[in-house]
Amino acid sequence: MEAGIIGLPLAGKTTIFNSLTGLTAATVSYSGGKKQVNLSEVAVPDERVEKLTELFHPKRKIHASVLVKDIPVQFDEQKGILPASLGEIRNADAVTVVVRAFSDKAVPHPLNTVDPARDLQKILDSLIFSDYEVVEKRMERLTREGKKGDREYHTLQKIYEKLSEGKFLGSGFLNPDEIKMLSGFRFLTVKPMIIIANTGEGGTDLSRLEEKTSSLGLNLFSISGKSEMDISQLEPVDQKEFLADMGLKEPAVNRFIKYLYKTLNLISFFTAGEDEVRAWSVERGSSIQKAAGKIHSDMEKGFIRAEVIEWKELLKMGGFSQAKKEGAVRLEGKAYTVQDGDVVVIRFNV
Ligand SMILES: Nc1nc2c(ncn2[C@@H]2O[C@H](COP(=O)(O)OP(=O)(O)OP(=O)(O)O)[C@@H](O)[C@H]2O)c(=O)[nH]1
Ligand SMILES: [Mg+2]
Repeated sequence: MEAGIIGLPLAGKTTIFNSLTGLTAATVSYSGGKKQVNLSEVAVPDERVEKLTELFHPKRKIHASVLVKDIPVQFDEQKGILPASLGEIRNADAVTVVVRAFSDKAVPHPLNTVDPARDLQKILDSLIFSDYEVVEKRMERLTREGKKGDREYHTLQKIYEKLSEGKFLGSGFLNPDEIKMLSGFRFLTVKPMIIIANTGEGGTDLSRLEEKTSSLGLNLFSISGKSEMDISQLEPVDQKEFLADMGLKEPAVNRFIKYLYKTLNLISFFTAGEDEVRAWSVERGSSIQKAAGKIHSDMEKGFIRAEVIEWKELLKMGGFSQAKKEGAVRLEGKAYTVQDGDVVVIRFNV
């Protein structure tokens, strides 16, 4: 699962990317410079991994992760983000938009003034326009081929009308059949979207941005890019101390990553033992058999049954053997829907 980060030039995309990943991808001072796509796995913070680690003292612990991609965009004052530079996010499963809300005379703004609500609208318009172009081209082609009577054409027409009104397609607009039929187009405006206001050192009025995001039903995170990036580059011990001094439990980006994970429709289940405590990702609603395949394809193929216990219950019992004695470990068959927080042992045979 992959999330793309987009935004206007110099909004702080790479700075936010660095704060998520703890990496040090080059940020641009102001002249632009050579642009590249930055890609990294980001561990999803999860206290359940920590708690299970305290119980099992494993050799290693592994968090779930999501792929985050920082995408440079080409921007034109009139045309907005150029559709060609949006190609990279067609493959993403979710879109994060970074809008600039920091003032810094040393960093020029492509539209000269700091106005996060306006910038967000520019980006949304670009996404809508990009989808619009895709639809228009396809409709022209179907027309040329004499396929105006086709179901596809009718569906595209419906989409065309909505986009023409400057509206997002959104997740509920198409039915599952239509989604399947059109999945090849990878429409941008059906992807889940999260907004980050890069607030910098504070002082910018966010009320218009807040109004806009809430009227569009979009979730807004306020993150101070530069200071979060500095925090992410501290050694873990120093990081804890630094946050504690500021009266914080965790960096602000953590809340964002957790939310992103949910947005991607993922849940975590766990395996736990003396070797390893590990969180595994699977799409919400998956069967335990499919989930087992995340651990190893043999486990899915040769699935017999699973021993399942909720993580909290396992902690309360103090381990598997005690939990079994108390009858707290359930046996589940292949159709069982794995739940967020399940700790599992898969029995399989190949
Ligand atoms: N004062 C201040 N400057 C920031 C903050 N976040 C980013 N910047 C600066 O803004 C400039 C652009 O930041 P980047 O993270 O490179 O922005 P970007 O969106 O990746 O830029 P492009 O990839 O060139 O489009 C850099 O000089 C950053 O140091 C912040 O929170 N406060
Ligand atoms: Mg950048």
